[in-house]
Amino acid sequence: MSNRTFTMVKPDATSKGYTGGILDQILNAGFTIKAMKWTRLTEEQAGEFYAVHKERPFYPELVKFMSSGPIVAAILEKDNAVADFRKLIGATNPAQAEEGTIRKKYAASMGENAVHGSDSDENAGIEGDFFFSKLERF
Ligand code: FUP
Repeated sequence: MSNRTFTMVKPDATSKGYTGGILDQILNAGFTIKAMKWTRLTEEQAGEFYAVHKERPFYPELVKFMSSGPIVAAILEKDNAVADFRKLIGATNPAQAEEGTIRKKYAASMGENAVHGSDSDENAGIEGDFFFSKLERF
């Protein structure tokens, strides 16, 4: 079964010039692009995207960081997309990420961890809808 996930190349990675390398690794792993944009979140938009973490101690820092510079947002398609993409990016904390994963290669810390990947099919749908209209998906 072919399905979809949602990703962002985060501000730490875009500012360090890692966008191309990260997208290359994603495409080489067999994901296809259904939607993509270069954009920047306001603090309010970042707060809304991460609202599920509102009560967590790291939330203010997360919102500040995610609105600190441009990101690449994308909807990706592949069989088993959500799980396979989580495997490709590696653990949230890059110190625990497996060798060869995107976070192992490109992430600086738990907070500035280079990429986002949806954690469920349901959230992939919600997150994709946050960034893309029907007219922006091909
Ligand atoms: P992930 O699904 O791997 O992106 O991780 P989470 O949904 O648990 O967390 C979302 C983002 O919050 C992470 F990408 C980074 C940030 N975070 C922290 O800064 N500190 C933490 O202890 C946990 C998460």
